[in-house]
Amino acid sequence: MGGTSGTHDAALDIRGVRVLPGWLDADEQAALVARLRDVAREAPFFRPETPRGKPMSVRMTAAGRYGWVSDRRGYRYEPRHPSGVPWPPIPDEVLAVWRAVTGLDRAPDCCLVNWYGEGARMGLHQDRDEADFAWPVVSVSLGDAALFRVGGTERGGRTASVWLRSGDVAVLEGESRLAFHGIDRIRHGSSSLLQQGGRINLTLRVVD
Ligand code: MD6
Ligand code: FE
Repeated sequence: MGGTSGTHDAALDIRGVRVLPGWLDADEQAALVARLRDVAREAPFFRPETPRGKPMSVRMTAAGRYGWVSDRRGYRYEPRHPSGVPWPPIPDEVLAVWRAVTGLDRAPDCCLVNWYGEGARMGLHQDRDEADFAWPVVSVSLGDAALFRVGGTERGGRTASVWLRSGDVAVLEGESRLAFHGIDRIRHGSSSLLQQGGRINLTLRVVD
């Protein structure tokens, strides 16, 4: 997985975020999508609301001990899908990416699955609902390319942007662990990986 073939493009440093372009080859990407279909069968995609009651443009589901949810009660991790079923286990292929890029023995507790259809975006935010920010957050991009913006740890500072393409992996670690980041737009139709089109982003986190 992302290493068995030997060669990789050089890693990029985008304001402390480690971006690994083309980490997954086409076959690895297709295998991941197949496993994510299994996840979505057990834990269907849903559209979360912000705490203020505004529907988010991204559809979500999750795998692992915890899933991240948002509704009028706030943002939080929950051990169950809104339907009441436990989240399915994180697929082995996803865990292998985490191990390869972090070198950690500790597995992530949550694999959040975000699906961006046409027009979906993700406002600038920090990932800070976890107990210990010493653990990195790993993200895997599948499908259409996305313009990823990264700033510093204060809202309103200077930002830098990079296109994340299918198979790219990004790691928020060290100084960038609490960086503001978001997705400004998706280049719709730029990839044929997903039958329904759009983009899937996985984010892997240690929660507690
Ligand atoms: C996305 N990513 O790529 C949104 N969070 O669709 C995130 O919010 C994110 O890429 C934490 C770490 C890496 C990320
Ligand atoms: Fe995030």
